[in-house]
Amino acid sequence: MSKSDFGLYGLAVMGQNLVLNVESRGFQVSVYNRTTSVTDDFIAAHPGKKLVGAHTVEDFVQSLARPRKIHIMVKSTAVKDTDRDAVDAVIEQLIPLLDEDDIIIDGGNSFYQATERRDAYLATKGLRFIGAGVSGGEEGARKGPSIMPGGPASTWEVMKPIFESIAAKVDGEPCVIHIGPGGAGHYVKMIHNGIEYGDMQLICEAYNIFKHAGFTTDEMAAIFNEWNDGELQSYLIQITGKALEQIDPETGHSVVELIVDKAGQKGTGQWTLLNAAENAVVISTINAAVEARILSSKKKERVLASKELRGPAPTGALTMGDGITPWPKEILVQKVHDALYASKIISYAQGLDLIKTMSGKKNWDLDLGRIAAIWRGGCIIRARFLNFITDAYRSNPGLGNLMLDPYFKNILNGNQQSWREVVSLAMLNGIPVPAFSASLGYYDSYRAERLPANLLQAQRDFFGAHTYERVDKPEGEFFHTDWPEVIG
Ligand code: NBP
Repeated sequence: MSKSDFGLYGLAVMGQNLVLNVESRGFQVSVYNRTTSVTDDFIAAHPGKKLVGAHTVEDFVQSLARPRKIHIMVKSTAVKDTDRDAVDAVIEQLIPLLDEDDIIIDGGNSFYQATERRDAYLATKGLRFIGAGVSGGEEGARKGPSIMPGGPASTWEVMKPIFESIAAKVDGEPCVIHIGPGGAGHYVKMIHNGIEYGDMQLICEAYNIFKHAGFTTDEMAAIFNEWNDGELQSYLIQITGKALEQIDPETGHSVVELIVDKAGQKGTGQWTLLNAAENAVVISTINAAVEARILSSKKKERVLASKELRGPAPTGALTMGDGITPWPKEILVQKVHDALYASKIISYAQGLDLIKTMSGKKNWDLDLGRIAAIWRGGCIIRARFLNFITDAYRSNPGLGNLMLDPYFKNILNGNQQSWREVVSLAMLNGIPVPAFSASLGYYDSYRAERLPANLLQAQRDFFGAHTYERVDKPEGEFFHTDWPEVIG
């Protein structure tokens, strides 16, 4: 039998679908899985395809044409330099069996620092390594994911034909580019996931406002379906509409309303937060989204608190205070739409700011416009709006903050009043909107010519003689005041 063009190690849901995708583009694929019955079942389920199943890692490696291209798709759990996980175990199995210049690709959700460690380690073994973030879940893997590969540009050139053929396409452009060196690919995938957390939470907050306003599930499904035809068009808005339409056959109730309100998470959102804190970048929308999941998971505590801690007195309808009933439904829908769009812009502005900061720090030279372009298809955050982000960076590669691009500036200026009204409405009625309000807080802070940090500096100088600059003196000159002594 001829040697295979591509090898895939790890036949769980993502691996199986990627294999079928690669095979469907004309490549012969060898597969291996630790539990060999999984390999046998997979091969048996797909007769007539150009697939080679191996029972040993040795046979798997030997079945591949050189330079070998082995894509690992196993569970990744390492989050510290010292952690070793299944990806490391698989790499150790492969090293003695490979030849110089063979390529290992880690397509799992690996932490970018683990990818950097593996990249350096494999280079000492004469092997090439690509850390590739793959987004789109099961369906994306099968039909065309968005792929974010990092590693040496020369290794990318070898992988390019396969990756470009399996990636999603938008306007004929494959949703894959060489992101940058080392851990840049997995890093960008991590921020993609953080942004995904923000998008999902913002949609949930919109839903929660509608629910408190007395909309039926059908009405809400119709709103999201309609929004999916407009500027909010996105995969997440689309699946929200579809999810709200789903009826449980057993009870006849909405499936969404039967689901326990405890959110799970796998960690990439928290990694994003830690990275933002390390780099002093504000990602308050993503932060709020991660924290909202954490608070949601404390269901028992919340149920207890709901009986102890008071909210606004129920009036039977939403109110803007003093019994003022707000807008008719269609106006409320438009205002929530505007608030959601503005908040979404903030979330992306923050995520891209973090990517830009890390790119500078690590000399990755990341192209934000091209990154936004490969998120337009295949991945969970795919959205019409990403076209405008791509355009913003194409027309101004040096753009400071996404909010200052003319298109986004106009949207924010136009939507800010509705956004304030929606956040106020939610707050006055005790509806939690942590991501909407964090986004608005960021917007107002970012655009404030003067913040109360003058008082903060006074406090710091008061208790710690940390000094301060003055508005009436040149920048860089520092002053200290002999503050009065405080007793007690
Ligand atoms: P899982 O993350 O559930 O991993 C299961 C696979 O890992 C199985 O093939 C399993 O083999 C293998 N494995 C494990 Br666990 N420990 C191993 C070890 N020590 N040595 C060798 N193989 C080992 O699979 P998945 O959901 O398909 O995800 C694969 C990767 O893709 C993960 O990093 C995930 O985070 C990422 N990802 C997933 C999605 C998604 O939607 N699921 C989306 C994007 C990225 P076994 O059969 O012998 O147990």
